[in-house]
Amino acid sequence: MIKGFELRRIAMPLVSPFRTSFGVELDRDVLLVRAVTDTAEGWGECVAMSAPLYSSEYVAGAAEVIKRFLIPALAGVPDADPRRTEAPFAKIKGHPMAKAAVQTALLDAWLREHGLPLAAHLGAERDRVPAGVSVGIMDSIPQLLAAVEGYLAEGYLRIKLKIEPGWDVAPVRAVRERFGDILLQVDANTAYTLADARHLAKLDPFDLLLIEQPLPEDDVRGHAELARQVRTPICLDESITSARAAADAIALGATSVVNIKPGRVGGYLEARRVHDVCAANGIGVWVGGMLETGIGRAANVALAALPGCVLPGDTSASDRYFRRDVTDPFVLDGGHLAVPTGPGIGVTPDPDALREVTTATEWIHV
Ligand code: OSB
Ligand code: MG
Repeated sequence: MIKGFELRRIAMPLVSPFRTSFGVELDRDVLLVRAVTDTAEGWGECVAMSAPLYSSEYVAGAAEVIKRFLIPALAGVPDADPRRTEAPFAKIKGHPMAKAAVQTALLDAWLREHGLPLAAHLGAERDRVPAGVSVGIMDSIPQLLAAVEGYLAEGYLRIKLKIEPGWDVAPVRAVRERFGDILLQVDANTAYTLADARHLAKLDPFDLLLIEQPLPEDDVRGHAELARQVRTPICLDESITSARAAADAIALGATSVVNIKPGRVGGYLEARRVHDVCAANGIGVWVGGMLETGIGRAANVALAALPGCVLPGDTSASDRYFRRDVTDPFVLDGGHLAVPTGPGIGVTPDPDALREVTTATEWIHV
């Protein structure tokens, strides 16, 4: 029986500002969800940002949707089996990040009750995953080169550069010339249009693994056209809102590799289906990130251990984001993160660390 949920807001200062084409993030305002059943507890992290700039969701809106619509929709659901959330949540349109947070808290509780680690439950085959790092837009190329040099020295196996018009070919060229044959890719977060195809083709000589989401979220056909005009493989992030959207994008030739984010698709069950539909079509996937704390990171690392994850993810170590994480920190070991082995997501927040960063808590009965 599900008793209720604690919604907890925490303020997590980032170790350095993270600038993208849609804005700059200095502190993460994170919503954590704790599910309480009569036999277990579980945690989920909502990946919505403080403002609706990456997608339409934002953290205060997600908290509202969870309180007003998602938790009430669970009345009468007999246990924490996360599959039971799918039909009631499907009736509520949109809000995948809010849904994912609640479903993951239940999934964690349910797996803990059954003594099952999330990685094993999802079908993971690895006990560690290669780590990449997403590097924000900087004020200057020397500043970018210093940041990349630091990450490579720490052992990161793949570098992703955030790009936007005015910060694309020059930084890519500088990083390629300085660091040679590293695994390198870029992410535009929808900052271009199809009219920029000829400009984006100037990235072709740099042998990038992929260019992530150059065009708007709903411009799937534009990505298919762009794919015919550039050699760099196209990877969709924002556009892949479900397994069905993934199947459509693949059928159109709009994506040759896919970034999976459970928050963007409504949870780990749907994320697993995105993985499966891509694998069935010979499309590789990798696990993205939304600057998560150790709670969200633990579950992402479990997902990244699935066999279809063919590239290093944006699953970086805790210290790339925060001075102090709310869980035991994820640390790089030879460029890899260990997949948690405990039941559920395999980590729990440290009560003292949590108390230090909590700005509000609320208990909601089912
Ligand atoms: O587009 O992948 C993205 C962070 C916030 C919102 C969107 C994105 C990102 C990242 C950071 O690239 C990935 C990470 O290190 O968590
Ligand atoms: Mg992205």
